Amino acid sequence: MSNKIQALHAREILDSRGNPTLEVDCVLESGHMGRSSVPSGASTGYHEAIELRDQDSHRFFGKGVLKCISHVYHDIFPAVKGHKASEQTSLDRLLIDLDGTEKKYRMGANTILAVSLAAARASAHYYKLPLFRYLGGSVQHKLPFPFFNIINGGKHADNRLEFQEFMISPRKEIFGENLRAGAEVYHTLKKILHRHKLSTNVGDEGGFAPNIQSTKEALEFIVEAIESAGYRPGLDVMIGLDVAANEIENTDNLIDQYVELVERYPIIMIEDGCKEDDFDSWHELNSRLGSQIQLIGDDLFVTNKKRLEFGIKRDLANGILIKPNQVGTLTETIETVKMAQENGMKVMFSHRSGETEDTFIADLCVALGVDQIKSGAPARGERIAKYNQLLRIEELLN
Ligand code: 2PG
Ligand code: MG
Repeated sequence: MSNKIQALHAREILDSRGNPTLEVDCVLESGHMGRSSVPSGASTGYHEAIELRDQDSHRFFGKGVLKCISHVYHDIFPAVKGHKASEQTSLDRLLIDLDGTEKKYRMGANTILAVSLAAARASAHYYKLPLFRYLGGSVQHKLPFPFFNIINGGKHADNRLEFQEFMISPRKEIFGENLRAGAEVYHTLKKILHRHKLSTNVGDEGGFAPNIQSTKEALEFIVEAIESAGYRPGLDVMIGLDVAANEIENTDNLIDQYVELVERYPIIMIEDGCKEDDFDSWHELNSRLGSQIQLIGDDLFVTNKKRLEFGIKRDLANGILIKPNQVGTLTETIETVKMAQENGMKVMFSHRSGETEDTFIADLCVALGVDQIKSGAPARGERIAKYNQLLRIEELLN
């Protein structure tokens, strides 16, 4: 029996914030089925492809995805029926052309991505291959270094911390050991916050959201937690920040602040240190800190090849964050990753703050041999799902 697409089923499910999102099943003539569900961001970049929502206030306060479901059945299925699921590039090209707009306004990047990834997964099942092998072939695979978001601020929490994410990145060779270190530091941090009578409630990505105000206070707590858990800050465990500068009103003097923070703390990565279209500041930041640490563009590049190409020409950053739903198909995601890798940039895969239990990004980042992944804290099912999948892949590789 062939691997041609026989049916698509689409449904509305809930994401980790309790908002509706789209799930698609792709069924092949052989009977094999692949399923994919789409995450959703809160601090989304202006240049991201469009996430289609119903705007009908009677259901889910206008956030439903019934329109997406209708596009899957009425527009996409008639076009892809009988298409081989293994021919991903032409399948994705078909989906892109069917929408016909630069940012996937008509069908929604969420709709298109769910179909694109579900087809890939169905095809992996057809060939009886683990997803990472199906996507990446039989080359020598390596596991990415994880970045665990252990303190949440910005738009992801109800506290007054300006920066959105304070992450730790353990640097052992074995992923399982890095996951363990992440969990140990996370639990130690919880005890420390508790001792300081600070809340240990968590934000959207599973990190703690204590009612503290300053970046330095957060970093001091993290350094203390790393040490108390028995690790050496700057040697065993490093620190990363997602400033999410788009969400910050006053960004004057931010670059000076970063230079000072990098001198004082073992920070190896700053994501979205400047606003998405403030290219002069990005260039300045990259000239001042680019030789010392990773400067990763999230809202700056939005996983978009054209934005990345521009950024490379203008020397805006030395790394890129990859979120498939920022662009809308598997093929475009892979093209952007390859362009970054060919240009010597660091690549970090990423979850969204509203997530599902789908673990596609874990397999994809191993398939593409990327350097790093962030999927939130080492806590909460939808975050852990990705880390646990990486554990399974590591076991398979050994
Ligand atoms: C980010 C992401 C994920 P969101 O800014 O990097 O952490 O957040 O999904 O809200 O855009
Ligand atoms: Mg970000």
